[in-house]
Amino acid sequence: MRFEDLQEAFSGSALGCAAGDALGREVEGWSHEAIRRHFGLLTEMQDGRYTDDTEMMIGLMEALLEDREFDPARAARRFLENFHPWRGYGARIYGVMARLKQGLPWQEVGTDSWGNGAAMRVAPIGFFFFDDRGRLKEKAILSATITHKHPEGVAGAVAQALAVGMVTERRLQGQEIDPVGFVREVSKEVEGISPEVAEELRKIEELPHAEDVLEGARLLSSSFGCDISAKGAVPAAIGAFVLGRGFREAVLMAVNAGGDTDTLGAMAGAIAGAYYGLRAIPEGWLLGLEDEGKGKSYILHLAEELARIKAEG
Ligand code: R7I
Ligand code: MG
Ligand code: MG
Repeated sequence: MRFEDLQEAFSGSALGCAAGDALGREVEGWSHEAIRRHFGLLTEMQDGRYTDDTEMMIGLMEALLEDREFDPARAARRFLENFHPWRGYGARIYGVMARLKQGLPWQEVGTDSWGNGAAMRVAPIGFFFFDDRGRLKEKAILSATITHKHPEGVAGAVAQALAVGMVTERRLQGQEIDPVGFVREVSKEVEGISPEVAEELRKIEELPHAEDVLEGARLLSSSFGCDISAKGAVPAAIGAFVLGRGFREAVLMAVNAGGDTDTLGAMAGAIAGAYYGLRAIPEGWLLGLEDEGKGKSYILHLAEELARIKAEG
């Protein structure tokens, strides 16, 4: 596989996640109606700061670079090392970090959470293992259980990782995505982990065509939970990718749907970024993204290094 092709997909996914996260951060927890009243359509980033979604995704990329087979102990160590409480974590994660700090092993720090936190960060597992479905699933489950042990929390992560992996594969093969087949495949793969999440995913097949971004956002908001649960957020993010024509539309539909907007943006951005590539991310969003420390340039560097490993086989 050509390094340049892998790099375009991996960087697109990682920075797509960061851009969607930063775009949605400002209105996290707002309803679709409230965003509409205040902005009409939210299209511009505020200060370009990302949240826990991207901070934890960075931890997974670093762990993969340390050990290409993915070692959850290393991932847990990176989560703690990168942890900035002010980035806004799920309520249970502060306890997880405290237990890691005490030196408890990764198997003992998580909770039975059904939150979307394992899904929001999982993109690197999806694109790095895109060519091996069995390993992709296995590593996605491992990466999730560090923090989320509820089947819905795990299934959300597997669905999101699969979505990223499948679109990466199609892009690299130069094939278009058949949205219905794609959603069916993702749903089928998680049926055994959580039939509830699988059923929610199948609802994407029934979404009507959206005329424009606002219509897409409204459809997502009325069809899915769009909340901090994996079951409510992952199908909405995959739905945004299916409804949107291009990267910008997918991310804007996700963010303007309301609810857990940073996370919807992060997940839709990670899928759309892998499929449409780094070059499809609007320049203004990339320019606006924070760059100091573990910012845009660092994320780009991590994605490139992962692409290099993959290209070398
Ligand atoms: O899933 P998690 O990492 O949170 C991710 C969200 C994203 O929106 C991020 O952007 C950030 O804002 O947070 O963190 P968890 O704390 O595991 O789960 C999120 C929340 O879901 C919890 O704080 C609970 O409010 C709720 N929750 C539950 N409530 C009752 N019973 C998760 N699992 C349960 C449960 O079993
Ligand atoms: Mg967040
Ligand atoms: Mg969120």
